[in-house]
Amino acid sequence: MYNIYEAPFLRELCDTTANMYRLGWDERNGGNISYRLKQEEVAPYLDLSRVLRTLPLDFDAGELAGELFLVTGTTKYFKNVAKCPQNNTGILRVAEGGHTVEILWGYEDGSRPTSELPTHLMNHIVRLRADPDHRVVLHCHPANTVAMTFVHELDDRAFTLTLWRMMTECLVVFPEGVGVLPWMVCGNTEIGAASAEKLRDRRVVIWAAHGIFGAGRDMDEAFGLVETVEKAAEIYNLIGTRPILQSITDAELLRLADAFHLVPRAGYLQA
Ligand code: 2HA
Ligand code: ZN
Repeated sequence: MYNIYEAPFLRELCDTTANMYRLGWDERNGGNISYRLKQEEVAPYLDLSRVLRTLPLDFDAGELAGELFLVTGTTKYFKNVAKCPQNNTGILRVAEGGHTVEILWGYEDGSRPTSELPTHLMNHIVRLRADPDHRVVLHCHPANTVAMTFVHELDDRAFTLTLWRMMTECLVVFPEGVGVLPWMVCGNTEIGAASAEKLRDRRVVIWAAHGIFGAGRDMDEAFGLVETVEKAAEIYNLIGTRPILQSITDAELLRLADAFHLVPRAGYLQA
């Protein structure tokens, strides 16, 4: 067996959590990440037949049976992940039947996966239906995006259009738009199901007065989505209540989509 502390997937999670902490997106124990791992990339580092513990799931994750995930731990601080990944993260497998997860590595101080595990797994289910190469779900609390949910209407289309108009890159990075949920209690299957509904045909969902989820084929894609939304929200907040003298028009956004061979979400822009 190779040393798991040198595994590229674990190094990547450590780098990402440290980076997110430094950006101020993950105060205290805020935020969580789940990274779908391929059996062949984990097998050199871990005996996949050795189950350390099993934990119940209160929904049916049967579609993910046999899938492996590297998941940050509940109550754990992103700032501490890199120096002690074995206590702050773990590797789990969704068991046959989809009502339990098997812990294969990590959570060594007796801890457990993130309280947002239902949302993560439900999001993985819908994203995998949309894209078999999907791998990462990432959640955090970036201040500008959260601030925007207090002063902007929480309609998917209106919110998306404002973000698209703040910065040219936005339409290019998320042509399918973002989903927005009103405030809800977090850490349960209800918010998980509501998030998954939004992510069926999008890769970003924003939780009002809480934070954001990004999904992608790799860490860079999920991170890049969050980073781009947060930058656009920052611009929105910098503008504040000052009158906007010029912006990007719908016709210009359509020209942009055309130039990059992208299809903006149907019905959002007026020709
Ligand atoms: O505590 O971010 O949503 C981690 C969270 C909960
Ligand atoms: Zn959160």
